[in-house]
Amino acid sequence: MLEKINRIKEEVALFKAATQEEAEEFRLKYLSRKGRLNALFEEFKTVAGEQKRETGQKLNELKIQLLDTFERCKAETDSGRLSDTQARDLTRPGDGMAVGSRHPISIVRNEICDIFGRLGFTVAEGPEIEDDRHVFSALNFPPDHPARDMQDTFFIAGDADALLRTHTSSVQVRVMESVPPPIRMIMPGRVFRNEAISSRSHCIFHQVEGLYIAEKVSFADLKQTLMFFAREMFGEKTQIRLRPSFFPFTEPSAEMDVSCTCNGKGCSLCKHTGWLEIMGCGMVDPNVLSNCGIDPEKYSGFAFGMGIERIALLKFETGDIRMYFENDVRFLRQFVPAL
Ligand code: 2NL
Repeated sequence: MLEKINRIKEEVALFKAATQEEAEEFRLKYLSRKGRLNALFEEFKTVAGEQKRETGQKLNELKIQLLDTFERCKAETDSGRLSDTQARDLTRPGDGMAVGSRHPISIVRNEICDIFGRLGFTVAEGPEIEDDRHVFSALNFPPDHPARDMQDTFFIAGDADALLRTHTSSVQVRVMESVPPPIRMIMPGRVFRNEAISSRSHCIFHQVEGLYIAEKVSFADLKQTLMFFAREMFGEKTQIRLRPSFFPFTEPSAEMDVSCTCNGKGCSLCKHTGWLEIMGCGMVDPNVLSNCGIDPEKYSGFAFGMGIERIALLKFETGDIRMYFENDVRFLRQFVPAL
């Protein structure tokens, strides 16, 4: 019996398992109910009295050796675990760390904030759940404006005056109510509209709006500021064009287009027009200034607003707005900055 024990001890002394399966085979062969160890314990019952002490001791040593060997094999073949020799190799290159990356919406938002920051604009934020005054009435929306409709805006059930902001202009209203001009700020944030989700629109999206209020601010200041922005964002050769438009809160109002990178040749991005619409803008309506406690006789200002998703779609040339909300890592991984 002692001889059998010693043979097994030698047999397993140098045992190594290359795979989890081999470690399991080892367990079945030696440690399972029908394995070699149990068979020896059965045989032990027949050992004569004077040999019981020594044999029992050796048998226990073997049991410990087998259990240790199995634990070692399992650990070494566990995925990601290193064998002793690998762990001791000090010249081995370090394991790479999985580093996350910024969401493309954050990349674009930060770039917009950065560009306006260089012109002295600071960033302001405000609540996503708002009231009618900050989203609509202070901004000169007439009582029957369609945006106030359930079809367009999410209202909070059970509260007569709580809704999800449809633009970040509500933050500008809060700023104008609380600090005197000059005001030079941009407001990035999430906004909500009751719209069907498609490749081009979503019920949640991100906006950056800007506001500049001081004495004698003119439309020329607006044009120059937005031209600076366009060239920083899309390249120094970028041209801009302003088309007359309408918003309840600005007068006059305009849409701004930037020249497409196809150089007027026409491509699918600009739908063969050579121009890409990127934002709305205008001079703050005097009614809005007085609604917010600012004297329109003394101060004037301009404001603008753009959708971050739209800028991201143009910048990264990705065709579907839904990708920005799905958090599919195959999409997000493509925005890891080059090292
Ligand atoms: C668009 C157009 C715009 C503004 C936003 C604004 C805010 C205040 C007063 C006046 Cl408090 N105007 N914001 C002005 C013009 C256009 O956004 O198409 N956004 C995606």
